[in-house]
Amino acid sequence: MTRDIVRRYPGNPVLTKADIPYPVETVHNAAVVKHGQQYIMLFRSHLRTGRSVIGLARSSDGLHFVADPAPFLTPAKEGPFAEYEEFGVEDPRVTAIGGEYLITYSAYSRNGVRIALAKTRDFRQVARFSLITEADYRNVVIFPEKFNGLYARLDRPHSEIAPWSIWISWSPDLRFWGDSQLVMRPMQYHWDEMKIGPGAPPIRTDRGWLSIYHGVFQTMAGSVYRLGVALHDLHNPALILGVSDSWILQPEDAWEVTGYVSNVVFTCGAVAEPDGTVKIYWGGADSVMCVGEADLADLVDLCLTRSRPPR
Ligand code: BMA
Repeated sequence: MTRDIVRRYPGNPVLTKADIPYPVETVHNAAVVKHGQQYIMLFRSHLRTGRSVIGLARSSDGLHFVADPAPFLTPAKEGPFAEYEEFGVEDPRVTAIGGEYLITYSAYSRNGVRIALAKTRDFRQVARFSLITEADYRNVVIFPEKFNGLYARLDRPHSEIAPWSIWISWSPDLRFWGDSQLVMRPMQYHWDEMKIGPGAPPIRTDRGWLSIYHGVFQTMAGSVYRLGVALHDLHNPALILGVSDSWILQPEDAWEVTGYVSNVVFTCGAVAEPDGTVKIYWGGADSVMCVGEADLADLVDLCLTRSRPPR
């Protein structure tokens, strides 16, 4: 039997609706970052309206989390964001850069889904900054470093013509984004053939930026969401050095196979540890939060030695 490249934490799931001190139906698709000695998890929860809010939980070991008494980010009720958050806020990602944390999240409304960017320094106060895409985009992850003075992000526009793919865009100020370019496509008759999207914000390694993404395969019994890895060039992340041919994680545990949306593992965050391991966090079946650990070197090797073409 081949060894699992992602070793699931035996205490999974690490956060469920039973742990949340306000009424929610799910706890899933969470960003996780290290803030000083604390792991901060920003998780998405469905309310009984079917719309989502973003909650916050804290941990000292990345495995045991305690949720704050109230949600961290709920749809704006006034100002320029309100019109675009009416149907909820979803799937946050967090990037630490320049002494602050950038939070990107999906803003849903009758106008479609777009991505909003908010900033915090302490995970207590949060300030909305800008809506950084028009409709329809999801899954924006910002690199934690600038390239020739520009911020870079991976994103996933929707299209009726092409399969949903991963793109890169650049910005001088986090507000205006451009020079967009497609970097990676789903592969036909492959586990990620239906659509792909960025997952965790990319992680710097000595051999390139590791991107953990999700890929979807359609079956007669519905879609299956799995996780894969790609390696981007350190100096020019528009260049992909390799994409692993095989997935690194698929729904297997009972709470990944069955739930609010069955057969889903979906990541919005991973934390690289000083010992060369990475904690990968994923939502199981859009219902609970799980964590597993992998060796960064194994994930990079997989991209470089058993690769499929990026496009
Ligand atoms: C995607 C998004 C994710 C979700 C996934 C599976 O389109 O809505 O938030 O985890 O579907 O339902």
